[in-house]
Amino acid sequence: MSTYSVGHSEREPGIGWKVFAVFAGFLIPFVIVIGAWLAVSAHNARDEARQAAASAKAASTNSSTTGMSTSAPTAAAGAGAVASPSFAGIAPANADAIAMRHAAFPAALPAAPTGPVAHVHLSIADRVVSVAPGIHYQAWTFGKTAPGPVIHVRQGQKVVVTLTNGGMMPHSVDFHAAQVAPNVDFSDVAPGGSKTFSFLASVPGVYMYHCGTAPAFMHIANGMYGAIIVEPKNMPPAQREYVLVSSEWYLNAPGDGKAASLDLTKAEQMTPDWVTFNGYAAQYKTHPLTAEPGQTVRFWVVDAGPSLNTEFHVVGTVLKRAWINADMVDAPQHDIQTAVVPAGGGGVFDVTIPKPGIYPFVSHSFASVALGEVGLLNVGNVAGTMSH
Ligand SMILES: [Cu+2]
Repeated sequence: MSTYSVGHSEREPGIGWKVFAVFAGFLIPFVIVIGAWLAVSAHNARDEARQAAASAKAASTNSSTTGMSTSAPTAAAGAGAVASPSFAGIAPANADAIAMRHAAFPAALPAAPTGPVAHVHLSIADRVVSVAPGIHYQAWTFGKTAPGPVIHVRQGQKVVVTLTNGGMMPHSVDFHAAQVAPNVDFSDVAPGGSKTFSFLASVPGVYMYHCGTAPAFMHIANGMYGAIIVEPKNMPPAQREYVLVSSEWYLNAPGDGKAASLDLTKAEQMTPDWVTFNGYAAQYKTHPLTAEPGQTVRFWVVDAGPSLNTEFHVVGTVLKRAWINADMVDAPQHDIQTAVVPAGGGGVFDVTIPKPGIYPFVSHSFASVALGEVGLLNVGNVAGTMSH
C-alpha cells in the first residue's frame, strides 16, 4: 500500500503534466490569436482617430474660409476644431511707413444734429479693411469701416434708422441705446433690402450698436459694430472729445498678403491676433490724439468685444471724472486709476492734464496692449513718441 501510495503519489504529477501539456496545446495558440486581434484593433482605432482629427481640421478650415461667405453659418467651430497659429505682431518690413500713410479712424466726436429728430443711415458692405500696418481682413461693415460710423444724438431726440444691406447675407442692427422689441426692430434685412425703424434716445450714455443676426458672435467678430452717443442734457464742458471703440480680431491667416478672414475657433478661445482702438492696431501711436495743457479731454469708450473687456487707463494721470458703465444719470465717480469697460458696454472718462507731454491710453489688461490696444494723447504738441 505504501508503495502504491508512494507510487500513486509519484504517478499523479506525471498525469498532471500530460493534462497540462494537452491543455496548453490549445491555450497557447488561442492566446496568440487573441493578442494578434487586439493589436490589429488598436491599430485600426489609431487610424480612425487620425481620420477623425483630419476631418475636424478640414471642417474648421472650411468654416474659417468659405463658410464665412455662406448664408447659413453656424455659431460653433465644431468639436475638435483646431485654431490656426497666432499671427500676432506680424509686420511687413515697411510697417512704419504704412502706419504713417494709414489715415487714422476719426476719433473726434462728431456734432449731434439739431432738432427733435436724428436721421441715421447705415449701409452694410463687405469690405477688405486694414487692422494693423499691412494686415488685411475681409470684414462685414457698417459704412465701409470697422468700427462703423460714430453716431451722436442728444437725449430726447427721436432716432430714425435706415439700414440698407449691401452685403451677401442677411444682416441687422441692434442699438443698445434703444428700448424696443428686438424681434421687430432688430430683425434681419435680406441682401439688397432696406428697412427703417425708430427709437427714442431717452437714456443718455455711450452705447454699442452691432449686427444682431445669428450668430451675432460671428457678425461682431467680422467687424459689424460701432458707437452711439446719447449726450445728456447737462454735461460738464470738455474741450476735446474722443470716441474709442475697442475690439478684437481673430485671423485665419497672417493677412499680410491675401486678406484674412475669421478663425472661429480662435474667437471661441478668445485668443485674438490683434486688439484695437477704432479698428487698427496702435493707430493713435502713429497719429496721436491731441489736447492743450489744462483742457478737459473726454473719452467716450465702447467695448465691442466680441469677448474681451477693456481696462481703460491713461498713463500719467487719473480719470478725474468717470461715468462707469456710462451711467450718465447719477453723478460721476472721481479720481479713478483704471475703469473696466465690459464687452458690450461703455464708459465716459474725463482727464485734465496740466503738463505738456505724451500720455498713453491703454487697456491695462496688458496682453491687449501687446496686441495693439494702445494710443497716445499728445498734450501741448510736444515732440517725440512714447512706448508702452
Ligand atoms: Cu451681420
